[in-house]
Amino acid sequence: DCTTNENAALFFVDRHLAEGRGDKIAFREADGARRALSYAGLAEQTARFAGALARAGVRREERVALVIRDQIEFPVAFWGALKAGAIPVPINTLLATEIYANILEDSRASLLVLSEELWDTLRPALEGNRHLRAVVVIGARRDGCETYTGFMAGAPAAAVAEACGDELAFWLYSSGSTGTPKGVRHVHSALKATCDTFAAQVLGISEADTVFSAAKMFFAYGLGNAMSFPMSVGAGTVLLAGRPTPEAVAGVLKDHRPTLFCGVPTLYAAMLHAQEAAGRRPEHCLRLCTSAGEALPREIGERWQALWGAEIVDGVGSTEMLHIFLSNRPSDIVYGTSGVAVPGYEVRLVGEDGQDVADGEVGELLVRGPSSAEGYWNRRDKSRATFAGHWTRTGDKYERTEGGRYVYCGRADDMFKVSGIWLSPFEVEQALVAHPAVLEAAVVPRKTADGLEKPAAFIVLKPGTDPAVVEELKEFVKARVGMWKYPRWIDIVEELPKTATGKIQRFRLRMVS
Ligand code: 3SK
Repeated sequence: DCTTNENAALFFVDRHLAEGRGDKIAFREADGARRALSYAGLAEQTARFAGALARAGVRREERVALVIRDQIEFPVAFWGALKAGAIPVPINTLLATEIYANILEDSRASLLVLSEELWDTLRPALEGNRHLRAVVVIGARRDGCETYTGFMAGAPAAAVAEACGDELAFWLYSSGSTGTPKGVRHVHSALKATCDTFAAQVLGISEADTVFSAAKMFFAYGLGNAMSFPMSVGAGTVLLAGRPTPEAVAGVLKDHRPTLFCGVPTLYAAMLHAQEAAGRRPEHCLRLCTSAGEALPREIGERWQALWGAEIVDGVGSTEMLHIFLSNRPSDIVYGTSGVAVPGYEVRLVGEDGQDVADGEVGELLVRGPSSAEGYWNRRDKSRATFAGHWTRTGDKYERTEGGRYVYCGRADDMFKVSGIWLSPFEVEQALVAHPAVLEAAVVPRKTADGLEKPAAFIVLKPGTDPAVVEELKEFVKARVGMWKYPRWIDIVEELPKTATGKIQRFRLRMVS
């Protein structure tokens, strides 16, 4: 029962006016129009966005789809929709037309806001859609759409809709590493829960910080890093709408001087390589970096820290838990592990019989904590399988060391047996990327002529490397992780198949292996 209005927009947006932070810059764009938006500007624009939704006939609990790049309109539309009591649904900006059509159909969004750069991909997805009543384009007018400027013009500022912390606030579509995207439904209180736990107690975020997240805001990891975390303390965020290439990211770190940087392992590996090749020490003001999306290989963490002089806090989260619940801590980092439970969360490792496994044994990771989602939209079976009472199943296999740290072993469905023993593809991949010639690696099972499964590796070499190096890789892996685990085949590829959030899609490699 809530006696006060627990709409999250009050805490994250309007509170800053009462606390005298109205003039402080909340968001600054590093590319595109290079605009800046203060907390006062955000409060005003979100109230008008809520008014514009009401004027367009969008009612409470109706979904508002957002296919918006990392630009100022993203937070305005997200918090504006929350203020209206509508449900914002941020959607990945890198999807194919057919998937947009599926998500728009599945969510039954009644309004869509999109960045103009996405128009060509989205337009065919709108044909035949029976739910959308308006499409708002941020940029130049397109047929059948309203412009964002027109949508906002003259809209009355709306009051913040009454909501309980337990009430549904927003959805995120999760595709995981396989399968069709599922709508993950989150409540108002979940946003603050991730700030009170990971952001406050692990990152120690404060008003003095400026955050830059290479992970985009449509992704739960980016939504926290670049939006709710800094906004929970009145800090600032730098937004990059374009691709976070190593050059673009290094440019933002140099020019905008963020103190917290949030990346993914592939990007750290590519940035390290670029920086080492250039032979220069990077320019930055970072006090801390974070990594998620995939486990960070030990070598990458160690080399990054040596070159950049800033630690990477590697953690594990999920769209279902909204953000990171298992993590290393600043000044207490063991690279190659995912650390320990974030304060406020509990984790367990269970075997196939559902019983807890002993230290040193591999089990599935279960988590319990305040930011767990309500469930999936319209997927009763999947909801029941994932949200088991207070515990949420992650589908990740882990081992706990005697020292109590968690070590990633792979996705439950990526593990396979070699000579009767479970093999973690991740362990072999870590060994491969420890070789100076290897940029990235993925390991999957492949059948021998006798029908037995053995590890096969797909690797991306660092630019300019002689392919003959593969000859030494098998021995290199044997020496590092054990005789039976080495890849019997090594295929050199240009790139590895990945989800938009940087997770390797091993199932795709299994299909071609
Ligand atoms: O993949 C992760 O580790 C992650 C972290 C934070 C939020 C969401 C996700 C999927």
